[in-house]
Amino acid sequence: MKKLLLLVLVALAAQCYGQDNDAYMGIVPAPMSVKKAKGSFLLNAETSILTDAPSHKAVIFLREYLRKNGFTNSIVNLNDIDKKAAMVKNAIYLRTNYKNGSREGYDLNVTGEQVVLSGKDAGLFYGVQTLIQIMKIEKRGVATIPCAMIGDEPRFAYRGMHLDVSRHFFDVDFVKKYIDLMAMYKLNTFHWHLTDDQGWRVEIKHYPKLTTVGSMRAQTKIGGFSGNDSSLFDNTPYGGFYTQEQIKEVVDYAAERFITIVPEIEMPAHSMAALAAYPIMSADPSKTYKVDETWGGGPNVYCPTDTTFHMLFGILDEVMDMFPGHYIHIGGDECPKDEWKASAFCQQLIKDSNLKDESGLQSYFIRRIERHVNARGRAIIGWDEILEGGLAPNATVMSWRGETGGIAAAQQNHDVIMTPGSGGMYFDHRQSKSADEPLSIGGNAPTSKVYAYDPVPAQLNNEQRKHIIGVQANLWTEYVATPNKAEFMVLPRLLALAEVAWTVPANKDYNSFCRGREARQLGLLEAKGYNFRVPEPFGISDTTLKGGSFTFELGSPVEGARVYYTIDGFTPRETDLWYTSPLSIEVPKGKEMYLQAITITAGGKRSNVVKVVLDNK
Ligand code: TNX
Repeated sequence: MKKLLLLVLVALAAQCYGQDNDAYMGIVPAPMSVKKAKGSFLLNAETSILTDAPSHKAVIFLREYLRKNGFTNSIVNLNDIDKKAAMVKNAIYLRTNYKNGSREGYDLNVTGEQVVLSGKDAGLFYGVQTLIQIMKIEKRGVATIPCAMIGDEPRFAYRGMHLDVSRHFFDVDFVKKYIDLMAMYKLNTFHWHLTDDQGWRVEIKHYPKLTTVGSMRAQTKIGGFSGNDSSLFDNTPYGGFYTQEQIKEVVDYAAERFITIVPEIEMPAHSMAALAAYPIMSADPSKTYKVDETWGGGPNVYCPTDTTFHMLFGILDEVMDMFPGHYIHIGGDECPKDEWKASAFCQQLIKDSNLKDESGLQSYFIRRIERHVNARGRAIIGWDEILEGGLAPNATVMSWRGETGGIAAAQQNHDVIMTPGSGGMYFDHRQSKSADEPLSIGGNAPTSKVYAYDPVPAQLNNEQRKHIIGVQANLWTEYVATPNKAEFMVLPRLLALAEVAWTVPANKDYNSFCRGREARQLGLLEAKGYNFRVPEPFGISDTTLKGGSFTFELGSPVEGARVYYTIDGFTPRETDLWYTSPLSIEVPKGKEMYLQAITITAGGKRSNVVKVVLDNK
């Protein structure tokens, strides 16, 4: 009897969170509109799957997903059968006759008898992602899909996630896993930061030394910027790069998931790896340069000679051949001007070209690069420093030092992608103030902060607002050396980013996000083999509460996880009390007690411990 009661309690506790109680059915990012209905559709071996577009990438994606989960249903081409035969019960329809104008929108209607998904292009793919998110695989070859009517389209056209592979290298398998994650949550642009001071990571056939020399550094600095001994290095050579063939493989893999890759080739600064390979591009070619072994922007930059431009054009030509997307990111950030100030060539160029100063020279540099990229029908993106000295005519600006650069660019009628560190878009920042967070660059960007970010600044008028084409989060990897840590830094924050990028503000709600959608997705992500930072239990925080009688209603932030607690002063672990129902704690007059709690997931991942001091002294 006791056991039964316990089971009921556990079931109740589990039910409080997750898919059932969320108005958006646990779907991340929350769709435009969801009408839930009773019942569910049963997908089994008898179900017909019909489509008017059998070779559509979305149809292929769903087919592969179903195959992996033990379904052998064939997919029937609607064009091959007559209309009447096409109207069957127990059927899933994947149609491209989407009435709405949006390329990325979709409608998904699930009844007990039919599932009808319609969307064009990426829209059908996003509909498939939603379908997969709500589908519950009961066993191999059998799934249920809860009845609902969903209508959806994104808020922003550019929904980006960045990965720095220069400071630490991530192999093709990991990059694909990262892209999978983006696709699941309807992000559509992968900003691949391929070059920096600490390593050049893409093969360029004309300039082989970029990788034979530029992809290797002799050693790496240990630890963080501050409070650390800057003379400590790991004494271990480090390197890695992608061949052009591998790049093409990743480009195709992303395209199958409606993700465009924006490659970044940094200039004029963050270029020490390239200068180590080809000093001829520097202000003083008689010097030797090394691939940087420490962090922070290095001092050496490209010198804007004709030779440098000739080489950069050649590099960019190969890059544009590899990456078919519209945008090429040319960096442009953090350019130290000392070398240009000391260079007779640069000073002469400033005079001859009637430039104001070194900022003018930076602008000259970017404009010249832009002309080359534009001539091939492509467009450049640059970090907001490209505003200094005047924007190149067609450049899109990535606003990272707050929103100021983005606002200025939009006011000059330039497109903008918002990615401010101050808005929580720097996923190299720590995820809480706890001393138990791993080494990071600093800053505090908890999921709640990411979630609250709105990329459209209030001071822009309606015309200018149209230039905010989207939003992106960045994972710089100075302190992220392993795939496990990259996933830890990105999750769960990427889920919040997805709602910032996709969901209209009226549908955003942090409480329902973290108790419902995030909790559900983290449970699913664990099953898929992703690492993530496990959120602390709900209903408790590191604080002191005064009084004698307390009640705590805790909650698990991950579906399938358990919350364990102690009141004996010891650190909670799986040997301690398992939270299943509200706790009443009485603290005797004149005493102090501690309630400590931890989340432990089904797979054994642990949150930080939260401790509340109950003070009745
Ligand atoms: C600034 S964001 C940089 C990067 C660093 C990052 C660390 C930007 C355009 N430049 O080179 O990795 O800060 O947060």
